[in-house]
Amino acid sequence: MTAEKHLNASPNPLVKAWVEEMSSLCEPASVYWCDGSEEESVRLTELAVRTGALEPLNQAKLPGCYFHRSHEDDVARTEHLTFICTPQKEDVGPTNNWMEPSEAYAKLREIFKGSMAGRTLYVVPFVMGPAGSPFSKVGVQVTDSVYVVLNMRIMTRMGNIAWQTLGESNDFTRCLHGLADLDVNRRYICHFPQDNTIWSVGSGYGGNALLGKKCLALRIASYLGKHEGWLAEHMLILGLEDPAGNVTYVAAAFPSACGKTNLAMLIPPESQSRYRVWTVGDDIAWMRVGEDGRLWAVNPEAGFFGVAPGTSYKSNPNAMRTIQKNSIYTNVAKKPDGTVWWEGMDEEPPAEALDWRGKTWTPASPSKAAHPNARFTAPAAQCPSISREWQNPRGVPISAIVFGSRRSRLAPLVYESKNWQHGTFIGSSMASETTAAAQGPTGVTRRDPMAMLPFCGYHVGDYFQNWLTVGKRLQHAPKIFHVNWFRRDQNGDFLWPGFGENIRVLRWIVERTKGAAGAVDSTIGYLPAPGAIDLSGLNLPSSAAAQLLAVDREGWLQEVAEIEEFYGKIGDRLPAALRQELNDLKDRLKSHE
Ligand code: GTP
Ligand code: SPV
Ligand code: MN
Repeated sequence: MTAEKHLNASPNPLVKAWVEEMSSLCEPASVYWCDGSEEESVRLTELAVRTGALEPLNQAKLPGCYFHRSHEDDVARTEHLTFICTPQKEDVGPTNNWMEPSEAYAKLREIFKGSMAGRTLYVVPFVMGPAGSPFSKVGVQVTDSVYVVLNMRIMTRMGNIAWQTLGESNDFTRCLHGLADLDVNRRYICHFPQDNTIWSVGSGYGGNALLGKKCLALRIASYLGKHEGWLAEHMLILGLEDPAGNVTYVAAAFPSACGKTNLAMLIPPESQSRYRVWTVGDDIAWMRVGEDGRLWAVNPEAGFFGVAPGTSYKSNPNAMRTIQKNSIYTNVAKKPDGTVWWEGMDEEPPAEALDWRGKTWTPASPSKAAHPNARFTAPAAQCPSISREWQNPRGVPISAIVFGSRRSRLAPLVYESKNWQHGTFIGSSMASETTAAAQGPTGVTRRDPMAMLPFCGYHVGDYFQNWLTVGKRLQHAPKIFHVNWFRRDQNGDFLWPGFGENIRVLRWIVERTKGAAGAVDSTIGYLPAPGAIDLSGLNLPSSAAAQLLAVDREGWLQEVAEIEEFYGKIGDRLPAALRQELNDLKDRLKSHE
């Protein structure tokens, strides 16, 4: 097929002009316009296998599943190479890297120039959000990675649907992506919010390269949300069905690799089986104030890009069932029979496998078989717990917002804010231990406001203000909670069993939104009253239960000092109301001596 023929694929002259401009910069041998069809997917998959981007897995056991091994230093997001490019440095705030737009364009243009010689430039039109939803946004990504195309096909609504949604409009995010030479020294992920443009070069990894996800649906969308009065958040969305059949929707923000996918797909243990969790989304929520004064949320994605290690039929059976077909596995270990394995899967480690680097691995090997940030890409529609409402263009009404962090100490299992403003304070000041989802040291506690530290596309102080402003427009604001599944004892073991047992905490949260469950006031917020969380059949030592819900005053005073330091960096764009919440917390802690 000739490039010319395919250049006629988009009816929109603005798209065509932009693609021509990108193409003359990158100088590919050919241009291919994706239509999103099944036939195209088969053809591109075959091509990916021929060129080595994908390896077929055992098609009898894992039909439609493929394996991808990434470059060794391209296995996670690179936050230090991620930039927000606005004319004024002040506008990106203290939590983002900044580059002046013309400087960024010039720098990346040099890298993109001629970088697709001999290769194909794929034009990938996509919609983020359900078809026909007022929430939805169109993006067009050009890329020279067929792996990226096939992932975008799972993660977004990709193909002709995007041209239909876009029509003649100029309202689409221009996403330029290229592998170039995958050199980490020539890797940049740049966002130009004023131009509705993303340029990413030098990485083929998920969050760096699937530009609809973190780059568009969080960084660009959060900027749009600020201007248009809505929220783009790093949140799962679930529906909790009670024994009477009522479904209550909850959105929860946990930092990367801190349990969103697991909570979104939770299956309760036998003793709690009268409750059921329905999955609406596992990573991103777009939320708007409805005409009824409630907060309505959609999942802009169409698939899951989930953490493989730790995923098992025991910890997350719904995820395991979702990924048995039509899925792409990245940086997992490959067994001799053409199936996959990773640390924390149910089965015994294989006697021999190829590790994520492609080297022979045995249980005696000193290194891990799968990369700790190995991932699966799978269609959401295949998830057994997918909600009937997951593609509802209106979204689902949210009754509770939950912030969660990974903290060995201090943060209790669960507590509830006093109101929206106090809840915004709790989200703004949360901290979590770093994980393998981003390059860099793991286990380091850092402030990660609303789990958006790496994803907020503008000044974090303005972002907090947007939360407060949206809250003022809500006649029926969701209640806001904080959870922590990751508290450890003196031996370093988790105090809370987590996973399916988290239903017990979810139940308390949902009951609180109906004014049903008991709570006691404390200096940090409302804690579950004794007996208000159903712990029956858990065999949780009473000391663990007490530790999980204790408020360590000294520890919290130290925490306040750290929040003060973080708030200090935000400067005068920090909303006064949040400074007041911090001072009030400090006063309460001091007066409880
Ligand atoms: P991103 O896709 O990076 O945004 O991550 P996520 O928040 O969806 O994280 P995910 O659910 O994939 O969990 C990451 C890791 O945390 C996995 O290894 C899980 O097994 C582990 N995990 C999830 N829930 C729990 C829990 O309740 N307790 C414990 N101890 N570990 C958990
Ligand atoms: C995360 O890191 O939060 C992810 C994976 O969900 S990625 O898409 O790579 O950002
Ligand atoms: Mn994420």
